[in-house]
Amino acid sequence: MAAPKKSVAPAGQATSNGATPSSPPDFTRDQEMHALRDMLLIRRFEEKAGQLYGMGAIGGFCHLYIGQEAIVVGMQMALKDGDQVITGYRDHGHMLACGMDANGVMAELTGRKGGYSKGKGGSMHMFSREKNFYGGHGIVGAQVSLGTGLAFANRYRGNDLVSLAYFGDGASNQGQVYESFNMAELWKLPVIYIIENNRYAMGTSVTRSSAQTDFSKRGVSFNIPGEQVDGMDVRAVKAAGDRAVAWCRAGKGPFILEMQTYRYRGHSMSDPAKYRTREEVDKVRHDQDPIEQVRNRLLAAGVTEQDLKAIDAEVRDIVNASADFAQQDPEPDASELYTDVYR
Ligand SMILES: Cc1ncc(C[n+]2csc(CCOP(=O)(O)OP(=O)(O)O)c2C)c(N)n1
Ligand SMILES: [Mg+2]
Repeated sequence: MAAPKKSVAPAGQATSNGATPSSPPDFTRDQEMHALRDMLLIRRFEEKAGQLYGMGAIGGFCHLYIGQEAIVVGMQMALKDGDQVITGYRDHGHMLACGMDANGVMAELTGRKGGYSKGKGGSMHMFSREKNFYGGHGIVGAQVSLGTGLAFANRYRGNDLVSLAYFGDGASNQGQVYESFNMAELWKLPVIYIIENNRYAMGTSVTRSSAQTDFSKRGVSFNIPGEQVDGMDVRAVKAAGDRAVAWCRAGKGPFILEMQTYRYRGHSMSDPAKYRTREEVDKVRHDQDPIEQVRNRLLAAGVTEQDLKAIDAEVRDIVNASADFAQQDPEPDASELYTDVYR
């Protein structure tokens, strides 16, 4: 199968398949403003979740998405209504990008009645049929098979919808990923596999755990095309998303996008952070931050600080309201212990 092999790498970095890095097409001002607002919403939401966790208002697991915001926001801009999203446990950003309500997500984190899973699922287990978000999965790699299943259902029903299965560099080494790849290509399923390569799986760096660190090539033996994408540049993500979506909607089968990104915070809330240096984190934050990139472009294009502050204020209001709601909303009734469970 002839694949449209066009690789894009972060500025100044050669792609591992030798393609020349190119700059992505510009966004319109509306697209820049939209991307900025949605990425800021995720960033501020995650910062607040981190604070609430520190205060003891959130229990259990909590994996923050800070640093990776451009991926879900850019990909969402390439989708149409009805396309489905599924991911792992680092999932709050995906939910917000899908349009799920910040109150419902935050209240789920605090284990309250108004949470998306009635306060019984927590950070890793939230869903919204309405917004086509299928979780939220704690088993590393499980969402890859489930996302392939979503694509199978679309194919079976004869619609033109596409499903997005997000997973990490660590998850990419799971066996079920390759069983899914095989079936997806064999049956030409409309699924985009988005590998969020944030360089670490818990405390293990990609170079210590992966024989093939160019994740865009992970589908080669199944004939699935792939691209490496600068996952810190929302424009590059959207452009790659457009190409992958077009491929899938045309009935050509699955597509792999390796998003080169970075997580600023620890793996989860307790992370000794001994596996990388402070300088490494600071360098990415300083040189590549996805939100700063958009802010700087907007300012250079004549948007005022005042306009940007208005977006900031709107986002802060949403996040603060969600934190208030999540702390005031009652816990689920004791009778809920026996609903929605297998026994
Ligand atoms: C099947 C399975 N094995 C191991 C774990 C423990 N575990 C949770 S997250 C994780 C690392 C995954 O890293 P990656 O896929 O790179 O995603 P990231 O956390 O970087 O987003 C591991 C090993 C698990 N939850 N499920
Ligand atoms: Mg990772």
